[in-house]
Amino acid sequence: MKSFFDGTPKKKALQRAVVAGVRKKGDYAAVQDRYLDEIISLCRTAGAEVVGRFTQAVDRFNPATLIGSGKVEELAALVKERGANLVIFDTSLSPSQQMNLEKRLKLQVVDRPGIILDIFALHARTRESRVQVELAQFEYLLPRLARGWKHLERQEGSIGTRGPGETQLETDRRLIRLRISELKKKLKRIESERMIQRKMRKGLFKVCLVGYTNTGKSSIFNFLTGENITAANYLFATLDSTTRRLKLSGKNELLVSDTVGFIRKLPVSLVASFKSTLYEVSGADLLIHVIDISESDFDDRIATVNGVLREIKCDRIPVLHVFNKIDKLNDPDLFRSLLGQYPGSRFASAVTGEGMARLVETLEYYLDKSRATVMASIPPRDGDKLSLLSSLGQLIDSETDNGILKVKVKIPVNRLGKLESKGIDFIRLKD
Ligand SMILES: Nc1nc2c(ncn2[C@@H]2O[C@H](COP(=O)(O)OP(=O)(O)OP(=O)(O)O)[C@@H](O)[C@H]2O)c(=O)[nH]1
Ligand SMILES: [Mg+2]
Repeated sequence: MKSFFDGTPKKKALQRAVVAGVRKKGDYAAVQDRYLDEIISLCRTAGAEVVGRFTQAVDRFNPATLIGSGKVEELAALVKERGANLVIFDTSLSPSQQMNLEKRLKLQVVDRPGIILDIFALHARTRESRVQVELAQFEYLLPRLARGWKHLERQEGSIGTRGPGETQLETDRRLIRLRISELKKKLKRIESERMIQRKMRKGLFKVCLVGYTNTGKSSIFNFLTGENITAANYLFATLDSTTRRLKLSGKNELLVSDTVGFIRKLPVSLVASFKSTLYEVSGADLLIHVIDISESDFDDRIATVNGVLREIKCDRIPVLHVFNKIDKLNDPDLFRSLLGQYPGSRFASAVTGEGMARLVETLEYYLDKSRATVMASIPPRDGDKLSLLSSLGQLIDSETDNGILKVKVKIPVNRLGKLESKGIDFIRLKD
């Protein structure tokens, strides 16, 4: 079973790609250009050289080949002229569109989810992310294993093939289904390990960095925590979530997590299989939405991130917007207008450190707002109640009064109900 995918990127072949984008007539050409620029970054990250751009505006998408029949000929001519051996579409193709295009163009065609999956396969390092990527790859491949798919000789290690070896896959879809269900079980086990870790961290305020890919989430994480996780100028540098304690003033501390970035048209199956990584997001008390202010279309990217947050049902968690990379673009008018649009947002640079102290202060404010100070009374020798109390909140002070232990605790507001249900007497003090 292991033979389907060994998780290691194979020898990289030199690929010369033409990128292709299709829009409906009436949609902005400028928007399409930005999307194509993004797909070019994705190609470079995946190791392909981009040798041509191709666009079409259509009245309606051709169900067989997406672009019109005459345009397929034009695309074929461009491919020939540029000596390309790969075409990458900036959109999802149905399995049959992909197959028809490959037959007509006589070369490999990859769609947007395909290339994203490919990059994920290249960057997956830990057991968890490998299992997640493998699962997503199989789910992507399964509908593409129809009869007649074996129309191209594929070069091993090239884009779109970093994954299960095709000849084996074609032989038995049933085996793939089996593998999918095994992978799902594996993920369940990994998830339960995470649950245990999470239980141990109960009571601490959790902050999670989210945002479009390449906005500087890992850089901010490193700045805050003194860590040194990979921050790099390519898309999807981070696939695994990392959580660290962040010590603030006094005895205050919180947990901060870095996680995978989002992108437009993120394949749904990928979002689904990354559930356990994204669980870090759903367990957060506050999301820091990091935005790259130097990108001209950051508002569109904010909308994409909000869409993914909705999809993973995390859109009710409070959000702090942090506009990063202000060293690249210092525009006070823009800052003012953004503050109006996103009240309470912050401006920072993870490179120069500007705005970072203010960001930490803001986190402290959110932490404080989320907790109540209570005085709990623990009867003599009631160790269970005392340990419950310390697992739910942060002990500040204690004294004994006529044999009763009085403990001052800072506790998340949403955990006060737990104290009541466990029969712990307490009074809420002024915060
Ligand atoms: N000029 C400038 N560059 C920055 C800043 N923050 C991050 N970068 C750069 O932006 C690139 C991406 O940074 P990362 O921290 O890897 O971004 P990320 O959001 O974690 O990216 P993914 O994990 O790939 O989604 C790197 O080359 C960083 O050095 C900043 O404030 N200013
Ligand atoms: Mg990162």
